[in-house]
Amino acid sequence: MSRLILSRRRLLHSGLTAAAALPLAGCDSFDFLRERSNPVRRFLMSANGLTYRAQRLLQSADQLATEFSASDIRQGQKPNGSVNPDTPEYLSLKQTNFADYVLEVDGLVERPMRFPLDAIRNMPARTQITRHDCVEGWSTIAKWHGVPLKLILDQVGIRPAARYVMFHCFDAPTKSLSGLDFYYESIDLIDARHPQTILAYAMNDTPLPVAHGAPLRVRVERQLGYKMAKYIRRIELISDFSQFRDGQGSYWADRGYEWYAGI
Ligand SMILES: Nc1nc2c(c(=O)[nH]1)N[C@H]1C(S)=C(S)[C@@H](COP(=O)(O)O)O[C@H]1N2
Ligand SMILES: [Mo]
Repeated sequence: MSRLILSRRRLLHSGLTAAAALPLAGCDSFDFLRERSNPVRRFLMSANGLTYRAQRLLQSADQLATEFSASDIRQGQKPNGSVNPDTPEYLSLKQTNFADYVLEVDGLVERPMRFPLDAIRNMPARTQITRHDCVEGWSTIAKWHGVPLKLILDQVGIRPAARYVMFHCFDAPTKSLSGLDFYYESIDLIDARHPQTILAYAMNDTPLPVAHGAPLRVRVERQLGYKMAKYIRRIELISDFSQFRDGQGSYWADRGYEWYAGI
């Protein structure tokens, strides 16, 4: 019942049909949405804020997304978005199979820290078989294995002013006048501390392939696929994302998608 009431698409359909189709189409032809004063954008943002508040009110913080069994994994995970980043930093890490990879965690934390991949692999891990829903309309079930983000956050210590976790990625899906547009995403601390939110380094019992975000990608199981940043370079605790890039908190939110993509 609450899933129906909360459906993003329903909220949008009840308002503006043309705009409702937009998050499904999602492409560069919607560049006008990057203008902050655009009325369609303002409408989408208010609908998004409503969904976010309703979902946070009605869903308990730790409510789990459905987990499946191994027999439900029927096809491979579909690679989507960036599948083979070609930025120099990424290429050089890939050459040595990510042996020199270090995750940086900083921002509004008590102790900024750097985590080599081995250190991450030696932390307590969680395994989960979950469904990935892309905004484009497809979904796949896969097994993910990695360290709960909460354990990393507990080590660095979140300062009271922090409200969001920002993921900075190695890949730049597009270029603009200001240079490479690196992928980035952010989630609130409720999702960041959620038991199923993991930094995954394995998928379907193999090391995470490059196409799926090697060496480290996040799983945010109660939201759509684009929230699940692949190729994570750095995690930054922040109080507000309006100062980042176009101000909407994520690569796709800057392009008209909703920042909160709850499902
Ligand atoms: N860094 C980065 N993360 C990303 C993307 C991307 O292009 N770059 N695409 C997103 C989208 S739209 C989806 S559906 C999923 C795809 O993950 P997969 O390739 O493992 O299926 O990654 C998300 N995370
Ligand atoms: Mo997606």
